[in-house]
Amino acid sequence: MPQDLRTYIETVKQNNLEDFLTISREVDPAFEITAIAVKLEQEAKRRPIILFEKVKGTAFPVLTNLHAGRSRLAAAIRAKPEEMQRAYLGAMEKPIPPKLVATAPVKEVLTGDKIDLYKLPQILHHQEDAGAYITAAISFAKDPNGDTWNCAYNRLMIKSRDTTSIHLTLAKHLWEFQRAAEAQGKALPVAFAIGVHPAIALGCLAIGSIDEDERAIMGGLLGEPLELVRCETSELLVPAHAEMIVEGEILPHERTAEGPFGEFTGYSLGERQREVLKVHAITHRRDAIFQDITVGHLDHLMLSTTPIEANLYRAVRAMVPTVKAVRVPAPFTCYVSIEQRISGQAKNAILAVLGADLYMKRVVVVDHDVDVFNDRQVNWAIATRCQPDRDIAIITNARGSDLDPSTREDGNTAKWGVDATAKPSLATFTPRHRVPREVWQRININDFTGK
Ligand SMILES: Cc1cc2nc3c(=O)[nH]c(=O)nc-3n(C[C@H](O)[C@H](O)[C@H](O)COP(=O)(O)O)c2cc1C
Ligand SMILES: [Mn+2]
Repeated sequence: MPQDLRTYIETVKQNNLEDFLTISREVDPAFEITAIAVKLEQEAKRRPIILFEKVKGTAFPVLTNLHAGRSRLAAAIRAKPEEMQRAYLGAMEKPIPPKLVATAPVKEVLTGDKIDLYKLPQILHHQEDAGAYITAAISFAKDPNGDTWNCAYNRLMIKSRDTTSIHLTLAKHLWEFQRAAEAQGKALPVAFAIGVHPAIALGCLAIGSIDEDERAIMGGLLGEPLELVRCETSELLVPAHAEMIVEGEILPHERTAEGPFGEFTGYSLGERQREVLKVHAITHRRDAIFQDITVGHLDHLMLSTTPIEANLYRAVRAMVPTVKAVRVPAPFTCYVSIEQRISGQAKNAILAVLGADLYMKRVVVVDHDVDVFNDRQVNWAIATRCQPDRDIAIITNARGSDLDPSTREDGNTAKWGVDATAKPSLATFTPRHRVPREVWQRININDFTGK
C-alpha cells in the first residue's frame, strides 16, 4: 500500500470528490486557514480535506482537515467506519516492525545548514496564540539509554530561524526520554515528520507501555512494514514517504516561553516555560505539502479518539471480559458499557480505565442496555441507577494532563469514577416500562396513520 499522503489524497478524491476542496485564492496564514476549516464545519456542515494552494509568505501549499472525516480515516487503515476500533486493535495485537530503505522522496530537497523556519507557513490558529505553530509534527525519538523508539505528536512554536519550543506532556514517553538525556547533560535527538499518510498519524497515537513501538503499530495499520530512512544529522530513522522532515535536538537545561495556545480542551492556556528544540536540518519533497491540524476541532478530535478508545477497550476487557463498548465523548472523559455478571465489575472497569491512560479523569460505567454513544441515555442511567454517596469513587493527587485548566498548581488532579450500573444487578432492578412484545410486533403504524 502506498505510504504517502499524496497517493492517499488521490484515493480520497477518486472515491468521493465531496471530501476534497482546493482553494486557489491566496489566504493569510494568520487565522484564515483555521477560520475556513471551522466555518465549513459549523456553517456549511462540511468537513473536507482542504488544500490551500497559495499561502501568504511561503512557497509551501498547506493541507488541513485531513482527519475530520470518519470514512476517510477508516479507509486509511483498510477498514469500514464501524470496524475502525477492531482494525486498530488488530494492529496493536499484530504489530509489523518497520524496515530501513536507502533512498526516499523526503530527501529530494536538503536544506543543509541553511535552515529558515520562517520559510514554512506561519500559521496562527486562534486569537490568543503567542505565535506560529507547527501542529502536525510527529516526533520520532529513541531512548537515550536503550533501544526503545517512540512516536507522538508534539506541537512546535516557531521561536527563531532554527529554534522552536516543544510541548512535552509531563510523564509521557518523549518527556521520559528527554529527562533521561538531560540528567546526563545531553541533548536528545528528535526528528519530526510533517505530512504523512493517516495510518502513520493514527499509529503514532497508540497508547501503551513505553516499551511498545508505535512504528510497528503504524505497520500493522498499513498492513506492511513502515519504510524508514536515516536522518542527515543523527542516527534517527524517519518515514521515507513523508512530505517533510525537521531534524533537531532538545537542548538540556534550556527552557523558553511557550504559549498562550488554543488547546484541544477548548481553552487558550497561558504562557509556560517549555523545552527548546534546536533544528539542524530540514529535508522535503520537491513540491512538498505542509500539513496543518486545526487544533481543537474535528481534524484533531477525530484523529485522537480511535487510538484512545481502542486502548481503553483493551484495558477494560482485560479486567471485565463482558465489556460492550467504550467511548471518549469529551476531553479526559470515558464512558464504558458492560454486561455486569457479578457486582463490583463496574468498579473494576473504572480502575482499568484510570490505570490505562494518563489523561483520563472521569469514567462513567453503565449497563449494556445503555448506548454510550447517546449522551441522553448515559445521563438517564446516572440519574436513575446511581447514588452518589455510594457509587462515586474519587482518587486524589494523581497525575493527569497539564492542559486541564482545573488542575492544581502542582499539576496534580483528582480523578473520579461513576458507577451508573443498576444495583444489585440489572436483572433484579426495577424493570423498564415497555409495550407488551406481542403488541409491539403486531402494530404497523401505517395502518393507523392512513399511509
Ligand atoms: C494534533 C495533536 C497534537 C498533540 N500535541 C501534543 C503536544 O504538543 N505534546 C504532547 O505531549 N502531546 C501531544 N499530543 C498527544 C500525544 O501525541 C499522545 O498523547 C501520544 O499518544 C503520546 O505518546 P506516548 O504515549 O508515546 O507518550 C497531541 C496529539 C494530537 C492528535
Ligand atoms: Mn509511546
